[in-house]
Amino acid sequence: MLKIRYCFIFFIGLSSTPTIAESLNVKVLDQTAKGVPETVVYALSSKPEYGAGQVQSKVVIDQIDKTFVNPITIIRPGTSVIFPNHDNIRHHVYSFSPSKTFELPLYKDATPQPVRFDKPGEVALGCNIHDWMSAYIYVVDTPNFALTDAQGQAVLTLPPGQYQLHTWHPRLKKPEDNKGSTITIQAKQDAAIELAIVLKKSFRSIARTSGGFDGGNYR
Ligand SMILES: [Cu+2]
Repeated sequence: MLKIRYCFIFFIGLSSTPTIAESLNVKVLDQTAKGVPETVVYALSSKPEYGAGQVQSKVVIDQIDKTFVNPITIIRPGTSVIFPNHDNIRHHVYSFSPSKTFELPLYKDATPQPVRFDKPGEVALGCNIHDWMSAYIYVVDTPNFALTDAQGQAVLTLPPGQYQLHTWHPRLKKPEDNKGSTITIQAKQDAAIELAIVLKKSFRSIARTSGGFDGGNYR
């Protein structure tokens, strides 16, 4: 069950200029109290009109050294993603997830047409040739999202209001428990919150490769 250990820290009166958004510092911890990197954190506004539209223009999930460079990518519905291959062998990217089923048959040099993702939810990516290649796209219908860093921390910048704060990680033990927690952001008050999640054991770590394509040696 998603348990919240709250510790709101308020900093009042740090700025005399009118503030339109406040920082919410989120720390995600697992059952051993370790920070969880690569966790999706997102806040759904109670105001349905807030955050409409606004898709990212170009999202890239690269393949280098037989690995998807980004293990987790967060996008808005309607966003298109390109999957370049910077290895000198062919990859075959696919997903069977209900949120988006697609495949990009074997390719190497020519990057296939972008793939558009419209439905919120989880999209598990794989490669037909290399079983270990795994990554996820998580589609969220809000602009208020962030991915936790190596320490399990993320910062959301939120206009004052009430939100449902959600987390998602591919190893969540009970994803159905991810029903969100109500938080209230008040004007001129930065806040911090700790979220405790329970992860399944895994021998495969979910970590960002140091990455950084240097321009052409892989083709
Ligand atoms: Cu592959």
